Amino acid sequence: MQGDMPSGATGAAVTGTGELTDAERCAFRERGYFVREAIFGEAELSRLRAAVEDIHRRISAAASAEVEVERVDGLRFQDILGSRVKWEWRESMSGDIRSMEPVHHLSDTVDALIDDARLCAPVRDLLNETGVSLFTDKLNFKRPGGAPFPWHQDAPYWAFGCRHVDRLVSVQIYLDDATEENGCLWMIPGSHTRGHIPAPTDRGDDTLARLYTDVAQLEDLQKIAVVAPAGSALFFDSYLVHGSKSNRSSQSRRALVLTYQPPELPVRDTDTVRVPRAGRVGLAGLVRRFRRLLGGAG
Ligand SMILES: O=C(O)CCC(=O)C(=O)O
Repeated sequence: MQGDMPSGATGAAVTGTGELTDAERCAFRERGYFVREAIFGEAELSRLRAAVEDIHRRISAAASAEVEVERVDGLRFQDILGSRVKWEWRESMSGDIRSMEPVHHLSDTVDALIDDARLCAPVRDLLNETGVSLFTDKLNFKRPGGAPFPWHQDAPYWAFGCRHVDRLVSVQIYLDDATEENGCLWMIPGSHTRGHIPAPTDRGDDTLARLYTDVAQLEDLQKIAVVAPAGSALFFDSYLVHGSKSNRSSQSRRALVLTYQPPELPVRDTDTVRVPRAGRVGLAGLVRRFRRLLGGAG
């Protein structure tokens, strides 16, 4: 990871379960993020963990030499079961999956989470909209020994195919306690107000280095470790500079990241809008509608 990270700071934790509080609105505007601590209880966490491990198992089982491997710099990517899979870049762990995007089509539990009011209601308020839609979702795994993730902003990753990157809000749901030891996220509060920050110049011709951030340009800002218990949700701006260190613990650090946008916009790199579950008409509903049209019983 580039730049020094002081230790011991816990970030701007704000607890709550409903719509946005004034403190959260202010933290998001000024710092670019806030945390709602432990909003998911043990029973919900167990369900979510089982769901993500099932996704991981199915994707791992489908990964084979026949699926084309794309290499960018030292990183390996594969498209498996409709998900872009990024493999761990630390050489000794190259058989481990680091991230999968998207995954909601592979799990009802994850799909339902997207409509959870504890996540949507604050985002709707942040965007000043009457509703929200899904832009993308990602499952991050950092197994013991997993490598650091360089400082970056998410907006430049999305800018190629999206004209409203300033209208995207991400929510990271912590499936495990996030600690400094297991490689929690680090944030640079206030960096989101500086627009796109140029890439470091010391990484040669690496393609992906263009998407990283030269934190030397932010020396006036503090670096904060966002330590939080499992079940917490971190809401953050698409321009907020963040990164992580390696996982030095003996446990995995898993997280789901949901990125929302204003309502009725298509999911990243598709023409399809994800309709909230409550608005979906299932097969039974279609049959009922058809029978009503024919004048039969509803
Ligand atoms: O979980 C991490 O270590 C960092 C992941 C991250 O920042 C990202 O996926 O954009």
